Formats: sequence, structure tokens, C-alpha cells
Amino acid sequence: QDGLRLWRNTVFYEIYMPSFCDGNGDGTGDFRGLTSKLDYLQELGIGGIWLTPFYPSPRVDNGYDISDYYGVDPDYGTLDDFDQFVREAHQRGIKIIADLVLNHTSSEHPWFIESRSSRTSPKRDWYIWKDAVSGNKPNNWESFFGGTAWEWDEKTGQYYYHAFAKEQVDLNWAHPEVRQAMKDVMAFWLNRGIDGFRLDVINFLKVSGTFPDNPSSDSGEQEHLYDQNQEGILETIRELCDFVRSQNKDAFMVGEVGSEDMEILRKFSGGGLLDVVFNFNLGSRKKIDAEILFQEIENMEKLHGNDQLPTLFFGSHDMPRHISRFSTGEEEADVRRAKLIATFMLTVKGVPFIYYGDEIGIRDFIPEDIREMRDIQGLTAYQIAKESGLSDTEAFEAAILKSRDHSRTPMQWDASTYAGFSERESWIPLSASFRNVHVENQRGQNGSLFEFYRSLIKLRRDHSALHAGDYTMMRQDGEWIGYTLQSETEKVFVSINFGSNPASPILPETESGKYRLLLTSAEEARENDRNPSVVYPLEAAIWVCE
Ligand code: TEU
Repeated sequence: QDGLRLWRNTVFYEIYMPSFCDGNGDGTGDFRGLTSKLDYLQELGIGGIWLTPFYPSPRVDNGYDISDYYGVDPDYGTLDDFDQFVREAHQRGIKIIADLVLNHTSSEHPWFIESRSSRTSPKRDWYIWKDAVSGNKPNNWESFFGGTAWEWDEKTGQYYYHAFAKEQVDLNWAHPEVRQAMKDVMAFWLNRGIDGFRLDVINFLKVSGTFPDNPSSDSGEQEHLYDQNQEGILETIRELCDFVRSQNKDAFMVGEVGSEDMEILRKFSGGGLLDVVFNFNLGSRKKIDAEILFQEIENMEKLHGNDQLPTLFFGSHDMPRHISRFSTGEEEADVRRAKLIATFMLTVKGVPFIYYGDEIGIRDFIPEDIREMRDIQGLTAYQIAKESGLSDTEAFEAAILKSRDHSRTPMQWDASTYAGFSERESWIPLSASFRNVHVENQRGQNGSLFEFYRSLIKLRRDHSALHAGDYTMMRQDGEWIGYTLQSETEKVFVSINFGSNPASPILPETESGKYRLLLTSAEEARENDRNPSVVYPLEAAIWVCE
């Protein structure tokens, strides 16, 4: 409970490790670059960073394939660079959450190399090995990146299981030595000063022990029933959480449970389990409106217990950017809408996660050619399409649909050739938006998306109602949504109009009948003597009820 109160006050910022800032001029982001941008992050006002994996890795899936849990990938720097980064972040009041992949290791991890060396290797059972069944795969399980989840190992004559790429081999979490090995890893990073973990696909640690075939949906797609959320998963998570809290009682643990079903999600947090789990209902939306958001708040309020908090995010490294996803093709309206999303995310009850670059409005990157594609999920889709006989163009189209590169492009610091990210071409192309969307022309600029985020975060920090208040009213009418947040000392009213016409809101009661404007997202709405009874088109406004 106490911990939750602490974290509710924290605005997180996700950084995709290779794409934030390149400090050594090799085209890939690194710790030195990151450290040089801590002042920027402090200015933005965030309180925590979720850092995607930075450990040594062949980077088949950009670090979600770890080959050494005790180091830093040489592309990103050294352990000393890491220590300096954590130290300097802490000096600025910024906490660090490390992304940890417990479900699988790289196929180049020494554990797996040993495991695959022979059937009698002491590490054989650290992974999931199966005999062929009548000369075939053990069952029909599919990889989340496409194709089969079983890889044949010629030397030892068995299949191994991989929920993602074949270079990401699933560990056998039923094995006590695996559990101990991972606890040692967690202790190592906690001792190095990190403040918590983002736990990758944490509900995947338990697969069915009898390996039945997965059923298929009506559309023919596999329903992943037996390869996740199996009996005993909560006990395993509890064991990990207990261990982490025994090392650092305030450590924050956010779990990735790939589900949009709140009934499933809620099982993983509170009661000594994870602090929070990601709620994919906002991030996976292709369309957004007041009614959807209203229902989402209601749902979160209804289903979360006292020791649970929702997470709030509209984008991540696995999803297209929300400014592009919700775009109507008009640049100005898109920016206005992005401000509405920001307002929602930073005022609704929960723990917000801003995805790097969303605070300036970086747009999606769309590759022109398969050679510009980097993501393993997109590349696998391309390969499968080609193998099924599709043309290059058709296969490329299929790959774009699956690719997660859209939102993984370098941070846009200025309009120079390499966007101020690096001194040379980056590992992935820049988003085409970089010439006019960048930090340099938004910082200190009235009305910019960056300055709006900064004001919002500051407001959230300064007003306890915004980071600790309770809803006293939630209303929705047409394209308008409004809610009040009440603390012991004040009542704040948030009023958001998603429509292109002015809205007439339903106003909350105030003691004196007066409202004081704290912030509006719309320049034209900054007039004197303003009152909340009119909301401008695509405006978000925050008021104090006096
Ligand atoms: O993602 C888990 C996950 O469920 C993905 O399959 C996701 O739903 C999909 O990519 C959406 O298109 C996590 C990480 O966030 C992702 O980047 C990794 O690739 C994956 O785990 C494997 O470690």
C-alpha cells in the first residue's frame, strides 16, 4: 500500500535503449548518450525511467534475447557507464526500472550452449526439450513471431521450445536451479542500485506440463491457451516478488501480461504480487473517443481493489505511435489530439508511462523497402509470406503490418542530418517527421507539445488531487468527457472535448460557484474571464473548483 502511494506519484518514461541518444558516434544509442540527456528528462519532469534491455545480446530482438545477465552490451557501453547513469539519474530524483527477460535466454547464452551440448548435460533441463512425436513436432504451438514454436536440434535429436524467435529459447521454470539463477540476477541489479523491474512476458513462465495442442479461433488463428497463464504462475510470481522485496522493500515491479482482459490482468497485482501490470486496452486501440475512454476508466475503477492501481499508456516499442494511430491526416488536429491523450494519461488514476518521443510528437516510420526493416517480427512475416508464394510487394505489405519498427526510430533532438541523435546514419532509419518535429523547436516554445507535457507533469506533481485523489464524478456526453479528482484539500476538474465542435460540459459543484483555470491545451482558449461552461473543439482543460 505504502509502496503504491509512492509509485502513484511517479510519471514513467519508456526509453528504447538503442534509439535515445548515441554518445560514441556509432549510430546506436548508449549509456553515455543517455546520461547526457538526463537534464532534458529532468526538465520534462518525469520521475522514473523504464529502460528496455541493455545486457549483452546478439540483438536478434534488440536485447530481448539476453546472452549474459550480468553485463552491459558493448554497443551500449560498460558497467561503469551504467553505474554513472544510475548515479546521475538518482541525483536528479529519477528512478530506474530495468527491463528483465526471465522467460527466455538467447540461444547464445552459455546456459543454452551447455544445455544443447548433450542429453545428459547438467543444464539439459534448464530448457524445454521434447522428443519428436511420430517423426513430427511435439504439438501445434506457434511462435508469437509466426511459424512453429519448436526447433529441431540435429545433434541431440530433440526439439526445443521457443515462444518467440528460435534464438530466444524458453527456460524451464519448473526447475529450481533456473529460479535460483534468476533470483541471483535480480539481486545483482538491485545491488547495483536499480529501483525495480519491468518483467517481460511474465505470465509465460508457466506452460502446460502435458503440452496439449492449442485450439484455433474461427478465423483460423491459434489461440494461445496452454503456452501461458498456467496453474502455478501466480505462485511463481509471488516467489519472485517476495525475493525482490526481501532485497529492497520499496522495489517497484511492473509486469507485462499480454492481455486486454482486465479480469485476467487484475489477478497479477496487489496482495503481495506485482505492484502493477500493463493494461493494453489503451495502447492497442486504433480509434479513440470519449466513450471508449470513459468506459475504460469505469472498468479500471470497478475491477481494481484498494491495493491495485491501473497503468496508463498509449504506446510502447511494440505499438505504432498514438499520434499516427489516431491521425485524421491534419497535422494541427493531430497535435491537439495528442494533447488530449496526454491530459487523460496524466490525470486519470494510475501509473502513467510516456513512450520516448511522444512528448514531441514523433510520427511513425514507414519503411520504403524491406532492406529498411529491422524488426524480427516484421522480417519473419516477410519470410513466411515469401515461402507461401507471395510476390515481393505482397510480402513487404504483410511485413509492414507486423513490423514494430514504426515507433522504434531515433529520438529527434534537432533538424540536422541525423536529428542530433548521432553523427552518422542510425541503426534504423529516422522517422520522416524529424525535419519539423524535434526537441529544439519545441523546448521553451509556448503551445508546443513538449511544453504542454511539461506543464501537465508539473501540475500532476504539485496537486495531490491529481496524483492521489479519488474520482467524485465521471461523466461522458457525446465527444466530451469529464471527471473530478478530490484530495483532502482540493477538487480538480478535468474536462476534455474530443469533438470538432464546442462542447457544453456537465459541471461539478463548487463551494463558491467559482472555477480557476490551471491549464488548457488550446492556445485560443487562454482568454481572460474564461469559465468552464464551454469547451473548445479538441480542448483539454484542468480547473480547480473553488
Ligand atoms: O512482448 C511480448 C508480446 O506479447 C509481443 O508478442 C507483443 O504482443 C507483440 O510483439 C506485438 O506485436 C515482449 C516485448 O515487449 C517485445 O518487444 C519482445 O519482442 C517480446 O516480449 C519477447 O521478449
